[in-house]
Amino acid sequence: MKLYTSSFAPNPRRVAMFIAEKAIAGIEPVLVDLAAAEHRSAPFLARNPFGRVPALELDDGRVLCETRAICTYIEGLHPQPNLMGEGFDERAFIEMADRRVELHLFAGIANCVRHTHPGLASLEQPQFADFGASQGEKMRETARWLDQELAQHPFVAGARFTIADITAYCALEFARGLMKFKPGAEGFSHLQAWRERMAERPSAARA
Ligand SMILES: N[C@@H](CCC(=O)N[C@@H](CS)C(=O)NCC(=O)O)C(=O)O
Repeated sequence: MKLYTSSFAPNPRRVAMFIAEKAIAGIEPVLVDLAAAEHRSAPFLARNPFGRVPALELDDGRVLCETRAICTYIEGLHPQPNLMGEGFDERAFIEMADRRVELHLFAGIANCVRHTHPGLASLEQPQFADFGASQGEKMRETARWLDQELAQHPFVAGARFTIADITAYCALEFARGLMKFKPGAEGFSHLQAWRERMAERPSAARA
């Protein structure tokens, strides 16, 4: 299998962290240079017409896109350690947490950065600075919610490490770099403490 991926991009990082947690070897990384617009080249668009990374090319030639779908596939191939839930009950609650984080925290950060940061202007045209700023505020509302969740349980979805921690961690790392967002400095002490614990995991190291 080949994983089309990019340096510094948060969605590929989610897949990389997921793979590292499972200690899987043998998936060949293929770097796609977003700054050079390689993801908009004809060969890449033939693999993913949406022009986004990550994309997982299977051995039979099919291409699986969308970070969560790629993780579902990898979890099926390598069930342990389980990151997406054992059985329908746990799977549903982990998915709820993961999608809340993805749709409200991760997307808010991505929209804020894409619409306000000059470095992202080549990817996001037109940029709407007011929209980006408002997304940054809404993302902070989600950070407040998550801070309160983490006051009650040690991981995003509850008692154990799951895909929801990976999604939240990669989102916050992107915000730390490009929005200078530091949860502790904004009063989210539980979120900051969780972030420090996540950063100690070997899977959190950049490849
Ligand atoms: N919904 C997609 C989003 C993928 C995505 O937006 N990837 C970014 C990198 S983190 C990208 O490829 N950006 C290129 C662009 O915006 O042109 C997923 O879950 O994988």
